[in-house]
Amino acid sequence: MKLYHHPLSGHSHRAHLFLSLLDARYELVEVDLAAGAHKAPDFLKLNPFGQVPVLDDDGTVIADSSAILVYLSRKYGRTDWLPEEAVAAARIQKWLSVAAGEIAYGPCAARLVTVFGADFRTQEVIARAHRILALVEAELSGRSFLLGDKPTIADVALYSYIANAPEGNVDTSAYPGVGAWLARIEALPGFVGFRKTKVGLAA
Ligand SMILES: N[C@@H](CCC(=O)N[C@@H](CS)C(=O)NCC(=O)O)C(=O)O
Repeated sequence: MKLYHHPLSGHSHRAHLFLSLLDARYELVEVDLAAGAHKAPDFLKLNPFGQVPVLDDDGTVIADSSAILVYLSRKYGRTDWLPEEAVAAARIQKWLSVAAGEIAYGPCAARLVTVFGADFRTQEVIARAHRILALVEAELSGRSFLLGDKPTIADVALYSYIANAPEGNVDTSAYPGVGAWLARIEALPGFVGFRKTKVGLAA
């Protein structure tokens, strides 16, 4: 399997982290975003959206980080990471939506400002990051992972941008439950970190 990624992309990191947690065989292919390689014709054939990550599993091409997490869970029959039971599956889907919504427009966007110079309203995206961090903190009260005692792809989907949120000037010190949850994920066998950048509060 090939994972087209960029080392500073949290969306890519979700897919990379899950491949590693599954102990799957994969090859990383770095896409040079700065040079516009993600908008080149060859890459657009893989993903017309012109975004990383993209997984190529022997010709089966899956774009989008959430789609990759679902695909890998099902491919390897890992119902521990993505249960089939209706309520658990729906709860996980909710967190995948949060990853594509509140996380993308909160801590991810705040970090895009400092790491890539993106033109977002800084105070607005930082405030959005704090709203979702407070919700995650409350959700984790009395449990180890988002759905209970065991990690699922919901945790993988939220990990990367929350772990690197300080890079976007998002102070995570008021969320001890979130900090403990990050450490639990980092202690999982096969964990691979998301590259740090010395910007924002992480400078
Ligand atoms: N919904 C996509 C979003 C992926 C995404 O936003 N990727 C960024 C890098 S973190 C990207 O490729 N941006 C380039 C662009 O949109 O032109 C996913 O979950 O994978």
